[in-house]
Amino acid sequence: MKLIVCIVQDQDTHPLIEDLTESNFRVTKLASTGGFLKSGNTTLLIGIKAEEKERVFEIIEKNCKTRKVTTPLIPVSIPGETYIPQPIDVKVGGATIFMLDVERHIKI
Ligand code: 2BA
Repeated sequence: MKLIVCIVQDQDTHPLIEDLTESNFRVTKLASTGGFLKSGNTTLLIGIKAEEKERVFEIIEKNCKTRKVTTPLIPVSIPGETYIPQPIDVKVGGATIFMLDVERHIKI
C-alpha cells in the first residue's frame, strides 16, 4: 500500500476530490499553509494500492492547474533605507506530490 501526500491550490481542491471519490479513491483533506507564500493551500492524504498510483496521478494532473501568483512579500534591504517589499512572480502548482510506503493499514 502507498500513501500519497498531495499539496494543491485551494481552487483545484473541489473538482479533484470529486474526481477521486467518483473513481472510488478515499481522500482526507487537510487545510495547510505554504511556507513561502504564507497563504492557504490544501493537503490531501490518499491511501491506495501500489498499482493504482498512475490512475491517481492522472486525476491529479487533470484537475490541478499551474498559476502565476504575484507576491509583494519579499523584503529587499537597501542600505540606509527602510525595507521595501519587491513584488515577484512565482509559478504555483499544479501539485506537489510525495508518495510513501505504508507499512500497515489498520482499520478497527
Ligand atoms: P509555498 O511554500 O507557499 O510556495 C508557493 C510557490 O512559491 C511554490 O510553488 C514555488 O513556485 C515558489 N517557491 C517556494 N519556495 C520558494 C523559494 N525559496 N524561492 C523561490 N520560489 C519559491 P510550488 O512548488 O507549486 O509549491 C506549492 C506548495 O507546495 C508550497 O507552497 C508548499 O506548501 C508545498 N511544497 C512545495 N514543495 C514542497 C516540499 N519540498 N516540501 C513540503 N512542501 C512543499
